[in-house]
Amino acid sequence: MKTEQYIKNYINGTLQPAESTEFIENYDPSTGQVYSYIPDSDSRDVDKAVEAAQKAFPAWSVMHPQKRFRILMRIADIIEQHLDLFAEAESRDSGKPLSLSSTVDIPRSHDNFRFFATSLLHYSSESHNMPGQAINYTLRQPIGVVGCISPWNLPLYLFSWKIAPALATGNCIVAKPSELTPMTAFLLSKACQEAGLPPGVLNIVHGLGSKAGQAIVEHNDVKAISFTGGTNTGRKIAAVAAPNFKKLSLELGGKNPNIIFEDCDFDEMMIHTLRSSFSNNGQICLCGSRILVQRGIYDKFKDEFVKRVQFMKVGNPFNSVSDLGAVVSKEHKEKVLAYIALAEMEGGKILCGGKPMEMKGEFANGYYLKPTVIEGLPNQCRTNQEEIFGPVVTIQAFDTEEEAIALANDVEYGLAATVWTTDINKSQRVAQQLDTGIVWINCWMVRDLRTPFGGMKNSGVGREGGLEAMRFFTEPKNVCIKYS
Ligand code: TXE
Repeated sequence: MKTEQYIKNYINGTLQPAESTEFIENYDPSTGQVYSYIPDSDSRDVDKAVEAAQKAFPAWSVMHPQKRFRILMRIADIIEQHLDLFAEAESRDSGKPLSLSSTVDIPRSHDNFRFFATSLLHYSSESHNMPGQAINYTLRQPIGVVGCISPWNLPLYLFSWKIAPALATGNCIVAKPSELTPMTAFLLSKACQEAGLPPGVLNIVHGLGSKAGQAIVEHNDVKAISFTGGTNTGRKIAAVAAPNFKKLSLELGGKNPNIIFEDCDFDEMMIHTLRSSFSNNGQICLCGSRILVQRGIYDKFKDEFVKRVQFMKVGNPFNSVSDLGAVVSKEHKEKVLAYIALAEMEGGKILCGGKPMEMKGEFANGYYLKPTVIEGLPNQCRTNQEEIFGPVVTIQAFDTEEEAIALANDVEYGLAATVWTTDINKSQRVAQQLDTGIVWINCWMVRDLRTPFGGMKNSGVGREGGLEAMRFFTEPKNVCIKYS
């Protein structure tokens, strides 16, 4: 198995160019150079993919669970066997450090397949007896052809997080990865061929969101859409999908509070706050980009945090000493720099970073940013209200528990929150009042795949993970049998 310079779509079990025969340039963020090309697919390719999925659905949807289980486990094994290839491809495409793609992104991708392969063996439903009259049982049947659309920040990790449960529940898929990070999805196509996934069960169409993505969402025979990406894009997808009553799962942006009380375990908090602020260059919807610190330890926190941030190494993602690599694209680098300029205009003080990281040689044109910490901004300014999705955090002081909760909830997003306190009662009081789908207490990014994953408000609709995902990709049917 190997990467290729000219990526192909995976439709009806074969690798093929787009109907347009056109290609889109794919950049390596670490050098700013074009390194591969992706098919510029459009509705013609999506139509072919939907047709293939419809043809494959009858057999796949009734395949014996053990057989489906074995195929999904084989896909996981192949990804694991080629971990280095997948990890290198992921870092080449996204700019994230190889240390991250090889220990987080790719292991989690094969874990996603294994988790849902085993889920399908235990997936059951309920019955409701009406003694002497009737018995009801709930059938949970696959929906049919579903659309899975994923973003560029955790490419294969989030792509497989949708594809695995959709396949496990017997659906057939038309999937599109981000045009910015297509390579590991292309390698997944090859893994599926090698694993013996029947043709048409999974179809991967590469291309632009506004063209190939839009065509998937608009297609009448695609009955559900599972999407992860920006809130604005989620709005567009919902507007197209809702009139056709498509089932929707929308995992969108976040502007997550990281609440640090005076009574926290300071050293433990500091280690994880550096991660939750800058892991993957802050390009994770779960990152804690608004740091709220109780006033009694504000100065101690600020001094220690800024000191450690300034030690973070930004550099070539393939160099093992790099803590941070390049951000995903030139446009995204400029978007983040524009937000830093806005923060200064709004009266913020840049405590460290705030500029591109100047690189030399082959990396001179890469998309590198210094991790940035900003203080002195009110919560209601744009910098603290809008998702920047880069290596940028703000810090604000609060006095009381009530004020911390009010500040934390004072955004249009509601995805995740982190709370640092050694007072268990306080942690429960606060957790229950936070308007977020996830609350981590004295930890960050601890993930049990059985748990419901997702947010509220502008962070999305529905939940992924565990039974939530299995139920999203099935239709519950109540069958009632009369008996006397
Ligand atoms: O996401 P997009 P992008 C946030 C973050 C980021 C912003 C945009 O703020 O800066 O979203 O990121 C496809 N119909 N998050 O540009 O545009 C697109 O091709 C159908 C948070 O990556 O939402 C890609 O495959 N599909 C998020 C996918 O949607 C469309 C993670 C995501 O693209 C489409 C990533 C359309 N009209 C970004 N337009 C999180 N919550 O983790 C685009 N696409």
